[in-house]
Amino acid sequence: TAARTQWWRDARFGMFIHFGAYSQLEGEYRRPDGSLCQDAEWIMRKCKVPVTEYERQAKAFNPARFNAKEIVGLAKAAGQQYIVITSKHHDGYAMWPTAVNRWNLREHSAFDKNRDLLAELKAEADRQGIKFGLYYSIWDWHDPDAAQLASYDKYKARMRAQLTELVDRYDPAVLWFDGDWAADGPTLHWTRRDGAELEGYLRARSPNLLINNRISYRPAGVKERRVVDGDFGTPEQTFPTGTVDAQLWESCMTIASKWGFARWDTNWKNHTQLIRNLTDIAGRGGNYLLNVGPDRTGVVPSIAADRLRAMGNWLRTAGQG
Ligand code: FUL
Repeated sequence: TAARTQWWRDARFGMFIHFGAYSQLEGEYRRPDGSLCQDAEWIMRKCKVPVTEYERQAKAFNPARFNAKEIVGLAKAAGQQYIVITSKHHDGYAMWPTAVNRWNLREHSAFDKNRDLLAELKAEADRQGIKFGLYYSIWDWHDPDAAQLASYDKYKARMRAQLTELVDRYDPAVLWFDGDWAADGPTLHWTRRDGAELEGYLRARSPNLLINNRISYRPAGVKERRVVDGDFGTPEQTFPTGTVDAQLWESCMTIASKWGFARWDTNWKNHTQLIRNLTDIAGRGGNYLLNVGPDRTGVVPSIAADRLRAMGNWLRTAGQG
């Protein structure tokens, strides 16, 4: 285990990328009655966007300006050593050409059918020498079988097929699961045993894989995502204080308020706060996974990019001191 996690423990700082069909709405949904509802990656659920309408919006999704070279270059400039991008968020939309369903960027979008964003990012990460990871939500609002206990096994089989595609095609160094809060999500039937089985399957297929704790079931009322299962804990928008934990952990945080792009979300953390988070977290032995949400065209907001570069500049200057 120590050798397997070495690169990750040394890395300290990574880039999280939330990008998906929700990005097309850029955080705003105009209801039939004319009123405006605002959210981001949760917009489908929070704003009760009808599935047909959400699907219609996704048809127009065309992240033509997504530039893997620039994004990986930005991570490098920031001093980040790895990238974790959403392959499928809670809306169930796959960001790669999955054979499992048609609810994906290849078959349900206006995007170039010859492009594969995940392949581009993976190739560029390899080229520029940083690690590549994938986020995958167990919770799925789109697959009807995911909501029914009676048909949940069918959904689980599809999920396994998708994860097999991801591991075989993109060889991720990290699989970052999410959507484990079964007790709070009445439509989720995931169990701890399901998590353990899936983990065993994935590790057999890719022995060096790092897997976060959210692959498992999180009991009711447990808010903090400290390690229970998997390789590392995932406190969200916070970090553990007090005694330093012997277990590995990674704090994920937004750079504004939301994870996915929202044009109204201008609550950017300033560069002092960001550096303080990084030093607080790294000083306590954790990793800092700082998120950016590209807009519907695939471009990282320039303010976020500027803040990241400023962090990198500070790190390089501090390193010379
Ligand atoms: C949460 C999700 O519900 C958010 O949308 C985001 O992906 C965050 C990292 O995890 O639990």
